Amino acid sequence: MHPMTILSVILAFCLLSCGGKGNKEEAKSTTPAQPVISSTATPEFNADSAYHFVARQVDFGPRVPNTTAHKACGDYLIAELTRFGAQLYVQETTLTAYNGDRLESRNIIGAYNPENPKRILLFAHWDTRPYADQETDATKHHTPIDGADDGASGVGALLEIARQINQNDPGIGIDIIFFDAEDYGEPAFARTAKPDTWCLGSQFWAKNPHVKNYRAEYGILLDMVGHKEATFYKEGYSMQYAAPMVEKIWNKAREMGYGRFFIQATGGSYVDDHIYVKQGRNIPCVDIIYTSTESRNGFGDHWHTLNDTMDNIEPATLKAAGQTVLEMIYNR
Ligand code: AHN
Ligand code: ZN
Repeated sequence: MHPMTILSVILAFCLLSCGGKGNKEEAKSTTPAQPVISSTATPEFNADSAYHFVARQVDFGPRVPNTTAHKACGDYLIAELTRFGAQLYVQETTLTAYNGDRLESRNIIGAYNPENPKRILLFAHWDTRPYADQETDATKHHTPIDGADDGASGVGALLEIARQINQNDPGIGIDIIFFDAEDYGEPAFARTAKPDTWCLGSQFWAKNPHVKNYRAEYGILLDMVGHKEATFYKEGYSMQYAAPMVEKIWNKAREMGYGRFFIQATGGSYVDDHIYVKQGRNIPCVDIIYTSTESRNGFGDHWHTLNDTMDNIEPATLKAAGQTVLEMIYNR
């Protein structure tokens, strides 16, 4: 609150309660006085805005490293974070995929209040999978996917969060990282069984953080947070390394009425960007990820298929994830 506003509130309070006649009722009131300075209200996450940020990414086409769509989308994300007042870091590097492919990659990082030692790290991957290898029809396995949910949704939610942070100083440091080359992991059809073939961008960042000795209190990964039928179970590794934060997030979500998405039960453990952030930087991380107990692969049925399109994305899901994260930032 602006100091002048606070002053006016105090002044108005005095005029109403301290001065004048006929105030006996108020004087007798047993209601305790409201604190004049309350904590900053959590801004309203605009789900339509987030949805728009998701659609804009999908419009480029599949964001597979070494393609023009990937390059153009990366430029777009840099421009958007810049527009939303973040201090930008772009880590440009060539990463090597499971099959020896050299991937021209960019981790795109926006920092708010960069001087504040108390920080929260928010992240998502922005690349999309080159293979629809969860399709039952094997002839489709080499077709890249739209990645509306798997990639664009997390980034879209974080862009809306960046837009809100730019308008409402949270009084804490926030870093938003869009990791590249998360989804170029070894497909089942390759059968090389190499370790650590997923999450190449976050693996690089964990070894080469954008600022020396980078620290954050904890991190939140948003992965597949836009599907209309999304369910977020408490992810196993998140429970192992960041259980108090998981509980805090899931409790807030329930209190805010998002219990339909945030399920009060532990789900599977998944290799995702959060495990490398934990391993490399020792930052406890929570993965908010659409997993399912009923699907064929543990994720949604659209996962790594040509059906991961905008048709399945709904603002209500983005809202549940995004508003909950904003609540973690502003009402901590
Ligand atoms: C694996 O498939 C090994 N992990 C899931 C991480 C992921 C891929 N998230 C989105 N796409
Ligand atoms: Zn994926």
